[in-house]
Amino acid sequence: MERHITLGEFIIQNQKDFPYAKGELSALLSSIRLAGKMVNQEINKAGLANIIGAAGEENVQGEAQQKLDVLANDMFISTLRKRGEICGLASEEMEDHIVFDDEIHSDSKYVVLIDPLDGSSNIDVNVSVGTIFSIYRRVTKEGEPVQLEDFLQPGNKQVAAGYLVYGTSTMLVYTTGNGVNAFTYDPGIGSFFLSHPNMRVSEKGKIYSINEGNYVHMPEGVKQYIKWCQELDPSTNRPLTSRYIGSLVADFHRNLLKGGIYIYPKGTKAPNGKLRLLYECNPMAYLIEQAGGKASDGHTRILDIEPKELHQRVPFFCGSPIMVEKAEEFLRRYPDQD
Ligand code: AHM
Ligand code: MG
Repeated sequence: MERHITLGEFIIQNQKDFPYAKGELSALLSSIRLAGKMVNQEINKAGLANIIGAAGEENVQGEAQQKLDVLANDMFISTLRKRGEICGLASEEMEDHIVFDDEIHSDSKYVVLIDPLDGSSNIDVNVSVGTIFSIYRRVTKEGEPVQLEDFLQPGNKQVAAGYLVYGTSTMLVYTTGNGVNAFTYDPGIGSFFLSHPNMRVSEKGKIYSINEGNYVHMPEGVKQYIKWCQELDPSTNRPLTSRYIGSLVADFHRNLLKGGIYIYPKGTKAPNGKLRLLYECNPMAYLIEQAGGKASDGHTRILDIEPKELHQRVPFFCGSPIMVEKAEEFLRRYPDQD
């Protein structure tokens, strides 16, 4: 019986297509894989911690959750620091970027932006969470401490991006600009195996994913698009199906496999939406485009937005291309009043 190839084998086989320093990017992806396995191990035990917590004080669940956020952050930082491929890292969990300036990082070319544990409010109810990562080549001079501008690059400059989804099975999905491939973790062996080669998102899609509880705060165009999704019209397969987990990685992953649109619009509660451009939207936008989909802020391609700050938020419309175009059409038809 022919076995699936492992992530390690796949990275080596495909590194000829990497744009720059090939060995280093391969090693960096291997470091992310290792940190992901460690985080996976901890998340798998989260339920146990919560059972113990529930027997004691009420707020222990909240604390345990916070601990996992910090733990995931620490695991990625320490794993990436131990090897020499990156010169700096920025994370949802830290206000400023950190500089790696030990000897082994002196000629490192890459920086990483990361959301170490996205959707972490779902951990205590055993719903899928994820890690999102984005990799750039630094733009400042090698050998010197990495600067903020190395992180504030538009998404179209990413050299690789991906996510781990800690779900019913754990998967690592990534792109280096030559399509999207997904690897499923076999915990018995401790390896990721290629399970979904060359993923493509359906052009049309049938699922819309949005937190409808925020309806009153949404721009009119988004409200009208939701209404359109709910109307009866067999010729366009409507009404569509509504699915919202509240965990970006899990919602994105399902829509990538089944076809759909994920929306987090702006609203009065969140003037620019909730999601962060650099370590949530950009990596997902790169992945969806590589799978044949689209991602925009409702008007502009996400990957072309010039970032102004590390934790910048943007509205996010992402998924099957025809669905994203339809939502954009509604936003044009009902321009914002503000
Ligand atoms: P987080 O990075 O603090 O976990 O927040 C991001 C998460 C996404 O995973 C998810 O899609 C979104 O927040 C859900 O937000 P809401 O509960 O407002 O629908
Ligand atoms: Mg997040």
